[in-house]
Amino acid sequence: MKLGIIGLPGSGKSTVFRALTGGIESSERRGHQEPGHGVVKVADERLDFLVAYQKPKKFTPVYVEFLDIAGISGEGKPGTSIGDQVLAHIRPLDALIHCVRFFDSPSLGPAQPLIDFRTAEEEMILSDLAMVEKRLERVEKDILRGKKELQEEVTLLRQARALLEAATPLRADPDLTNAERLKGFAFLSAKPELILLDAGEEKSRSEIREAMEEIRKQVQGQLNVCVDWLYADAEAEIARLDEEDAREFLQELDLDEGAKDRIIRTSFELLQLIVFFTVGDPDVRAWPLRKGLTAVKAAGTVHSDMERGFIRAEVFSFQDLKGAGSVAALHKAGKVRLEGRDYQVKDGDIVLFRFNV
Ligand SMILES: Nc1nc2c(ncn2[C@@H]2O[C@H](COP(=O)(O)OP(=O)(O)OP(=O)(O)O)[C@@H](O)[C@H]2O)c(=O)[nH]1
Ligand SMILES: [Mg+2]
Repeated sequence: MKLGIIGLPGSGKSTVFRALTGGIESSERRGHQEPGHGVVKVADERLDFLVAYQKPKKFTPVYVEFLDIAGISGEGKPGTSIGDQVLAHIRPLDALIHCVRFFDSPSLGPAQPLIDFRTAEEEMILSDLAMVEKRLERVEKDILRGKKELQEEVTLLRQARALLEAATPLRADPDLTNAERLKGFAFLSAKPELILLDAGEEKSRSEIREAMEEIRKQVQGQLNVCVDWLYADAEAEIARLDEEDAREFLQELDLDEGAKDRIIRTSFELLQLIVFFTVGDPDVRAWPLRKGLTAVKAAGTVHSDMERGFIRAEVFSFQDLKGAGSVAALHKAGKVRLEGRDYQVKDGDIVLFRFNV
């Protein structure tokens, strides 16, 4: 899973990046063109339990990749302020973390989260619009030259253009952007987005709630968007501390847990991901999977041979294992199921694939 932190210059992106990746210094901060890059293990008590139970030689959690991407300027000419280089970094992302400044800054002035949020959204919409128009121009010419098969694409592109011209991000119409002909465009405004307020510690919880509510109103009706917040400056510090000091610091801020785990959980929900486990020898492993996918697709994420040669899956739930205490007890209680290729894998399933190649 690849998440990119975007937002206006000085909005706190690199600070959020450090809060999420445990204090890694982003290379982007040191003046490189390449985005900062950090890989984070997803904490999961279920995996910890399985490792304690199975005592495998090796275990593998789910990893999340964070990128700290250069700012969307908001000051360039319309449609041109997101440079090609930045675009190239954003396109392959699974989701955006849109960082919005909610701290007062000596250089940028008082916080104005709603205005900043809109500015960056507009930039992304304009960037998509520029791409749609460029493509339309080409395809319309080709149609005049007799390439009638492009008509469907033109229709879809015109629908996209109408939305974008009305300043609506394309994520408002997932059927459109998931259409076979448009999928390849990787539109910015179609990407799932976690809007993240970077709040200064001087901001009270009620001020933060109010600002979040205002932004929520802006994205009402859009799928694949959610709004969250963090004290990024403080959390970037916390991410460098050992567990005990971190807990103390969090208590001082009146927080139950660090932002990192919550934001990862939220991102999973945003991307509609679940986690299933394989408990083999020598490896115990957690795997992310799109909600609703079937056993045969889950097999494919483990190994393409397993998908091709899929016979069946032996499945039990983590909760049942925890309750019963052992796999043997589960077998006795008849709680190990044999499932076929079309079984929809559930969050917390432990799966053994039977396959034949
Ligand atoms: N008071 C306060 N300052 C913050 C907070 N988060 C970030 N800052 C400060 O804001 C400034 C910009 O933060 P960065 O994280 O570098 O912002 P950025 O979006 O990466 O900036 P660019 O990469 O230059 O676009 C720095 O001086 C940070 O220390 C915060 O929560 N509170
Ligand atoms: Mg930065």
